[in-house]
Amino acid sequence: MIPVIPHPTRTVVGAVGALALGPDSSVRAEEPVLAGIAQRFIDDVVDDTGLHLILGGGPSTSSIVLSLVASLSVEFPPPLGLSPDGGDPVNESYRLTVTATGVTVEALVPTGIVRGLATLRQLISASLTEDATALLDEVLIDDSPRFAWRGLSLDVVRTFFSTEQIRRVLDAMALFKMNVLHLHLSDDQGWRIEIPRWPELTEAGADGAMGDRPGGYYTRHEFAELVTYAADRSIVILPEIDMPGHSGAVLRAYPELTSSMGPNLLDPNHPGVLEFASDVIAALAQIAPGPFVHLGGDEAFGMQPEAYATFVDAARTLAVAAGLRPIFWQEASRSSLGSSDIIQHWMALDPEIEALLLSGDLGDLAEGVPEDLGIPTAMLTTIAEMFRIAQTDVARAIERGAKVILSPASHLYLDRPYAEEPLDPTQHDLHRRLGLKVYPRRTIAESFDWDPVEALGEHPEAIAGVEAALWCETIATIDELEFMLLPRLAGVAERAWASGPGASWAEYRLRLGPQAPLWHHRGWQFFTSSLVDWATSPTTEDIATP
Ligand code: TNX
Repeated sequence: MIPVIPHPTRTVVGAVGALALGPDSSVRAEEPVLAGIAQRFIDDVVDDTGLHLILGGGPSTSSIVLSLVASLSVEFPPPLGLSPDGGDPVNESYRLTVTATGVTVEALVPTGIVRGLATLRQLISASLTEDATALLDEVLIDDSPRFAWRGLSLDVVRTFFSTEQIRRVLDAMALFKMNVLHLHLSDDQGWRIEIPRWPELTEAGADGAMGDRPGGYYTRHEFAELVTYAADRSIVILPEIDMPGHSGAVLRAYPELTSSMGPNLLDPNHPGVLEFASDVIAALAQIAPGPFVHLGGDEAFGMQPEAYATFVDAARTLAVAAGLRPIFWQEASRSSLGSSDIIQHWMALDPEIEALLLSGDLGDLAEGVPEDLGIPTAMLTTIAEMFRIAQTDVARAIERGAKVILSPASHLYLDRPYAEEPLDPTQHDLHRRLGLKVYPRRTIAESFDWDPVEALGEHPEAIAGVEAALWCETIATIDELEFMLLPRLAGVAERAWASGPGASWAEYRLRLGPQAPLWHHRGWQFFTSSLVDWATSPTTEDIATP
């Protein structure tokens, strides 16, 4: 067992404690293009452990050498699914070698080096000794991802998170080799991105959030900075504007777009709505780093199916005309979906809840909905109807040759309350409060019990990628966000990256415990699940949580 998440494809372990890395150890980039990556690695190791490595060093004196190679000795099949940057999947494979004389990280392209260094960071943290040196075991690792798209969708509307806070999320994603941060930038409660020609969106529209939480938005400059920060970690940012439902903030900013359909729906037949959508899509084309944009399409409650399909078809046409590949939530499979389309599957609930919703007996479910969520009982009937109709969405999409991003709420929604108790008694309040109570509590072991390929049955070729989602109705601060993100995010990354038969919980939990010292050292809040033996590093006691 090597204490790395996601588990590398092949590992051969040798002598224990073969290589010591201390403050005089250096990191050398063989190619100039790797210099930035080497420096970020050094900065990361300081933040992870407190160990200061040195940049540079001669060919014979450097402890860690990064180099691009023309070929790797182990060739892996290309990953499943779509590449987030739109091209053929980037080859993220790497070879990491630790011997008594040093560490080498080799890859075909810089992204492979970035992934290999994420592995090395975990090895260093797990082997830290009392005097802040790392005592690494000999190991040969050959690794490559199972899926090309390994995402996290984050709701920055119900709670607005600053770019500094988003960078913390990107840091956690990078550690687990995730590569797509999907930002949910608009919803009923707020609008979070500057759009030229529609200034009220970020005046009136950005004001609110859930309840009395403060609003906010990203300027295009701030968004571009986030894109760069993410790209430095080989992560792509995917912007989402949610239409035609969840459009309350748009209508607050531009009441003239309101129609008889309702207070949060955009009517495609309303003069002005498609012009609005067109401008928004043009703005997204400018800020999105890749060809993909997400145009929402979920939960258009109260909209006639024809109007809904008209809107989605129009949005798709506008996006394609702008040179983009649109992604929609799964409901969009009820439009003129074609083989170049991508939908995101989310409507998979726990079997007992689905059975309840489909049976029509909503009394029990209504009991579980907290009043502060403001879901009236009448709404549950609508939700049940949505789930009934949703049963055929994915099959229809696959039949038409479309691709599917897997985000089943049953296992990949991170806003689900934790079932088991926290070991840290100061977390009882967070444990009780956080997560949507409409979802039954689940242990992190239950959440981990999932396989992407099994999820799509006979059609693994239809999988575009794997994406967790964190919705923030119950989450008001960055601490609360991190508490819901960790440790489940690591489990999603494991399923999305690791090949082979799939780790068992019993084995995986042994790799999870050793992650804690790094998380502590970074000041990341995490749920101290009582199902895991969390390691304490020799230095943990001295480190104050910021
Ligand atoms: C459903 S998932 C929603 C979100 C909520 C989420 C809560 C999806 C496409 N729509 O608006 O925040 O459930 O888990």
